[in-house]
Amino acid sequence: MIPIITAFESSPDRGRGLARDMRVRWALEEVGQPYDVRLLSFAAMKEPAHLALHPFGQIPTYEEGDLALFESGAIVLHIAERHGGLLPDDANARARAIGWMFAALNTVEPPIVEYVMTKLFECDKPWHAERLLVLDERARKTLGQLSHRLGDADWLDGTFSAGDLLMATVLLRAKAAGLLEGFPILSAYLARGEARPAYKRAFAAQLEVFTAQLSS
Ligand code: GTB
Repeated sequence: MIPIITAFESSPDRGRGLARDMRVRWALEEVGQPYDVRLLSFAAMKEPAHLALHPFGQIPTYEEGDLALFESGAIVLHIAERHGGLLPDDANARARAIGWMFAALNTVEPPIVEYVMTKLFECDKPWHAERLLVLDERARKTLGQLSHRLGDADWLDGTFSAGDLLMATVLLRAKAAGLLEGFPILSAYLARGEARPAYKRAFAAQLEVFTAQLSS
């Protein structure tokens, strides 16, 4: 059964792979699972048909037979559990890789997203500059800790896992916001992720949505 995911019909990132369908596409490409994509406008995301799949009216979602999932982390975990290649066989290593998935989404992503949202959408506020400085420091502190842990390793815990996949997509957003400057270890780590053939296929697929829209 070919799973169907949802993605932006018109992504505000203009094909830079920053929206959260990218991590799902990448996971599917890593495990060699073909997939279909249903593109949605912002309006369609808030309609009952999509709200039945996603209570918060967002992308991505994942449908496979009678299974419907939302939350990119849950979707990537599902893909990783159903296919080989994204989680180690050894039980302890597998638990640690899942721990890194949570670290990417619960510890590293929130300060980055908060920084980006404030930078983009709160520039009219009198406290903007001061607040941005606080959020910049907070995000960089977490990135520094991550960099320290990674050290000279290629991946977070041995071989590439779903933990690295999610962490790299989080770092993509940090890089786009200028937050990776001064973190050569993390920049090199992200570049290793981006060099993976599965990443390149996923990136090309989401970029194609943007270029097709430009030429229509
Ligand atoms: N926790 C959820 C998950 O991980 O799946 C969050 C899902 C989410 O934030 N979805 C966003 C969405 O549907 C798209 S990815 N937004 C529409 C809405 O809420 O109405 C977030 C995103 C959007 C745009 C950029 N960008 O332009 O750079 C980057 C990331």
